[in-house]
Amino acid sequence: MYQETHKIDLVQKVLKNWKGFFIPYEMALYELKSDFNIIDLEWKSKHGYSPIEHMKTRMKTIFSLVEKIENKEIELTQESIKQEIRDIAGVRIVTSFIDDVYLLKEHIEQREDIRMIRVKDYIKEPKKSGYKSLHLVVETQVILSNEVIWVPAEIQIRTSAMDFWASTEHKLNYKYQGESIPEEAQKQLIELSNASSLLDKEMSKLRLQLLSSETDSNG
Ligand code: 0O2
Repeated sequence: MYQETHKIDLVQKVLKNWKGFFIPYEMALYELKSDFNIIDLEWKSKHGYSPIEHMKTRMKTIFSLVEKIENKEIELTQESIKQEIRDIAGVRIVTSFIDDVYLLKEHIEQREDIRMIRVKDYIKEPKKSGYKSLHLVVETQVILSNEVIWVPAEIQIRTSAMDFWASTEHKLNYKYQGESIPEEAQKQLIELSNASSLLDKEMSKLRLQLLSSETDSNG
């Protein structure tokens, strides 16, 4: 009870005094959204195909931010939050195929207006829950009227199968808020996560087959 009241106090404090603090993060989301929309359009027009199936941006909610500050025992100052919390601005990109996840990562690494800060590959090493996704902590360039700033953001890239799994698991977790999901359901979720990997593998195989038959028929 004390914890909840304490969190609500912190949320109110941030809401009241910190409005300007979040502006650069919103700007970063505008930048990243436009970068990836341009890439999507370019790839579609050049190759008739884009690795981006769909994309979403989100600002971390104040409640989620305060929870993270508490869990990580971070001081409630703007300076320490700037240093320690890198996912206030978030972009999620969903691809059809697993190869496209890494194609996008390579693309991001080559851009001069985005700096790669950290890579967490939960596809190669899924979380205990079965969660799979590629998480990139980046800094994106934002050009202001008098200066250029670099703002941190988290880009999550995953296939449709991984995304379907993650959003379903998230809904279940929400349903069991405060308690953990029953053990049997946790096992089922891990099996379903494995099934989603199989689906991704088979889809990639099918894609390769189709691509090679296209090359054969073109001579
Ligand atoms: P929100 O605000 O609701 O989006 P770090 O940032 O590395 O210091 P953190 O936050 O633990 O520490 O990083 P992690 O685990 O790499 O990424 C957290 C985010 O990944 C979560 O956001 C989810 O979007 C996603 N995620 C991680 N694990 C799971 C999981 O088991 N299931 C699902 N469905 N999603 C997961 P938040 O924290 O919920 O913040």
